[in-house]
Amino acid sequence: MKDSRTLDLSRSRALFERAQQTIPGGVNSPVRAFRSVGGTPPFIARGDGARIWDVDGNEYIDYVGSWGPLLLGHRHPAVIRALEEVLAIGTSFGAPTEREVELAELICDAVPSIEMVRLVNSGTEATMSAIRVARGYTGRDLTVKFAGCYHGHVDSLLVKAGSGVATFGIPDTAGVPARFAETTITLAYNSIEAVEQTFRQRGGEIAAVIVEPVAGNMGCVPPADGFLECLRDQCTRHGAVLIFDEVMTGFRVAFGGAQQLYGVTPDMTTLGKVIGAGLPIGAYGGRREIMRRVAPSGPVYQAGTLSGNPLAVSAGLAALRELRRHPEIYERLDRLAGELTADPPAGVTVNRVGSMFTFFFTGRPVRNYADAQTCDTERFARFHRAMLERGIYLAPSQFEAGFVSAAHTSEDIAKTVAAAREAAVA
Ligand code: KE4
Repeated sequence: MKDSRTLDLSRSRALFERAQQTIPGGVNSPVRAFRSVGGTPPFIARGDGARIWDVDGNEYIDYVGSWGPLLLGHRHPAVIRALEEVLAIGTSFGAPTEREVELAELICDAVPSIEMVRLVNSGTEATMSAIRVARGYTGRDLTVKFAGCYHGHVDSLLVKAGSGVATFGIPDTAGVPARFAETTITLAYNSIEAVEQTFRQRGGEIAAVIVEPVAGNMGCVPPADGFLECLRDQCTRHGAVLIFDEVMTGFRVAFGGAQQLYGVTPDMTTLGKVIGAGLPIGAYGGRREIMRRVAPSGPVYQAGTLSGNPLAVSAGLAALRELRRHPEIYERLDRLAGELTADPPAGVTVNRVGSMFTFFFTGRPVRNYADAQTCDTERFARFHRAMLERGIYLAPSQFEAGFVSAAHTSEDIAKTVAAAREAAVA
C-alpha cells in the first residue's frame, strides 16, 4: 500500500508535455487526459494481472482495465498464448479466415438473439453500422437514445435532448450538422413515460431505439424495473428495431450479456471490448432477417480493412473460451465487486451490476443522467487523486464505470476499501 505522499510522476509529466506537441490534448482518447480530475495522467509502462505500472515505477491496482476489455486482467496467459500462435502465421490478410467463423459461432451460441454477426474494429463502428442497418431494414430515419448513454462518436448520436420530449436532438459537439442531430430523439434513461409518449407521437417514424441495457457512460446506472421491457414492447408494437448496445456489458455482466441477466431480447446487439480482450474489435448482430440486409448479402453497405483480423479474433476467442470453460468466474467477479462496494464512504451512492460499479459522490439515488449530475465532481477529483496516491487506479471521471477483473484478489479489494476510507476524507 502506498502511503499518501505525493506521487513522483516526473517522467509522465515530461511525456505528457511532449505528447501534447503532436497529439491533440496529448492523448488518443479524451478521457485519458485526466481533465475532469486534474493532474498529470500517468503514462503506463506495463500491466500484469490486476496491476499496472507507470513510467515512474508507480504500481497501481487497476479498476479501469482498458475501459472494460480486460475482464480476465492484463496479459492473461491464454490470451498471450493465442497471440503468440497467431504471430507465427501472420497479422492480417484482408481475406476470410476460419478463426472469424469460430468467433462468430461462439458469439451466436452465447447470445441467442444474435443469429448473424458482423465483426468490425470498434464499438463506434458497431453502433454506427447497427443504426444504418436498422434504417435500411425499416426504411425509417429516426433513432431514439437516452441522455447519459454513450454509443461511440457516431455523428447522429453525439446529440443532446431537444427542448421537450420527442423533439429533435441538438448537436452535443462541434462538427455535427444540425440535420444529423435532428434524426435523433434523446430521452431520460429509465423514463417509461417518456418512451411511451414518444412512440405515441412518432412511433411510425422510428427506425431504432439504442440503449445501454446497463448504463456505464454516466457512471453505472441499472435499468429500472420494467424499463427494458417497455422498450421491447414499444419497439414490437411500432415496428422499430431495439438495439442493445452491449459494447460494455457484453460478456461482462453475464456470459450472455445484460439481455441474459434481465431476460429481455433485443432485435440487434452491439459488442466490443471483452470480445477482443484488449485488441481493437467491435461487432453488431441480430435477427437473421435484419442482418441479411448487410452487404454483400443485402443493400446496406458496411466494410472494414481490418475487420475480423487474426490478432483481435484470436485474443477474443481465447478470452471467451476461457469464460465459457470457467463460468464460476462470474460468481467470483460478483463477490469481489460486492466486497468492494459493500460499505461506501459517507455521502457516496454506489451503483453496481456484477463487476461494473461507480461511486457517485452524491447523497442521492442515481437512476438517470440528471441524478448523476448532482454529484460533487470536485470531491470526486480529490478522491481520485488520493486513491492514485494510494496505488489505486480508478476511471478519471465521475461519469464512468469501474471494473473488477478476474485477476483481482480479496486482498486487492481489502486494500482498495481501506484506501477509499482514507481517500474519501482527503
Ligand atoms: P469504442 O469506439 O470506444 O471502441 O466504443 C464506443 C462505445 C460504444 N458503446 C458503449 C456502451 C461504450 O461504453 C463505448 C466506449 N466506452 C468508453 C468508456 N466510457 C471508451 C473509453 C474512451 O472513450 O476512451
